[in-house]
Amino acid sequence: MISFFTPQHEGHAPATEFLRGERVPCFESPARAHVVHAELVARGHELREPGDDCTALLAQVHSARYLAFLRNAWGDWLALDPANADVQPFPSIWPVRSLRSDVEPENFVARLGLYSMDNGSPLVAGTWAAAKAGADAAASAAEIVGAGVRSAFCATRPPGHHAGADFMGGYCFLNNAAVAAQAFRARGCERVAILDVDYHHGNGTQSIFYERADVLFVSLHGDPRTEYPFFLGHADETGAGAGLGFNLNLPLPAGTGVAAWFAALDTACARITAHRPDALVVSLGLDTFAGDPISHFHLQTADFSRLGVQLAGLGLPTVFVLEGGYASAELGVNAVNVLDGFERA
Ligand code: SP5
Ligand code: ZN
Repeated sequence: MISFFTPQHEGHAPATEFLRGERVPCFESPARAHVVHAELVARGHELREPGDDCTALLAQVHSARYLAFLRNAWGDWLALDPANADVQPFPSIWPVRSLRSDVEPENFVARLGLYSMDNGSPLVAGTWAAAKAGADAAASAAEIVGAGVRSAFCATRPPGHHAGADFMGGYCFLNNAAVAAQAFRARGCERVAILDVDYHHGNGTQSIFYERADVLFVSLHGDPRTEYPFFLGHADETGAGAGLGFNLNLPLPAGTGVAAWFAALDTACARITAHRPDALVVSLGLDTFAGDPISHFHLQTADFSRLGVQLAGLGLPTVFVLEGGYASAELGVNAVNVLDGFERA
């Protein structure tokens, strides 16, 4: 499968994140892209560099002030103190209910809180360039698939599905799946479907399309009653306004087995088929793997081939976008199993 990859991801290499009050090495690391890249090469997939102009699409997916903040964030942080070059900024205050988010504060850490859903998405010098290159890949993938190539894969990081119109979170900064969906719309697809199979609910993607009927969002994920991102992803979220009926969440309890997961996938696929989309975007998280260090489903390596076969059965032009998956040793094999299953089917 034609796969988009760029070494720009290496610039996004934060050292630590918070886990239960402690600082631990980041789960979302450059090693993830390295193993996926190595497996793509080993199995003979064609690698391409993304183009470099997703700017117009980004403006349709994210707010102007959030994009401006993210683009300038590292420079603003250094302007406070050159010694900040070796310090990871983290938010410490958020505009929750009853606080105002319409007025952007001047204070950097306050702005970081305004544009963050958690303190788990560390920002470093190369974050903007890496995230932008990932969004470029999403646009490039949709471009070639829209032009008639059956499928394409974005082997990029950081991931994107937790990033909303005006916030980062969950290791995500720019919503690559949303960019791909918007790119399909821009080149004339009337209806698009996004299927999110990451362990975590794609709250950002859902919220971006929640009031739209043209982009169906369907997600299988750990039940937010116990799993990140906790505050979105329930079954009663079915869309709003013109988008009512165009959002389907299939939350599954932590510990759900393989048979129940594939049964939910059947339900997801049936809803996608009923939408009659012109194109499909798959938010491909591999953190449903049994060996994932932060997730609690039980898929085995062979199950990812089965996932690819089942997705091919939808018969749709398809863009795959890499999301989560933190068992680095197996991540490459699991991801490429999906792609090979899809192509073999
Ligand atoms: C893209 C993606 O997969 N983002 C996930 C972000 C999750 N961040 C919060 C991690 C919370 C880890 N909980 C640890 C439970 C270990 N048993
Ligand atoms: Zn995830």
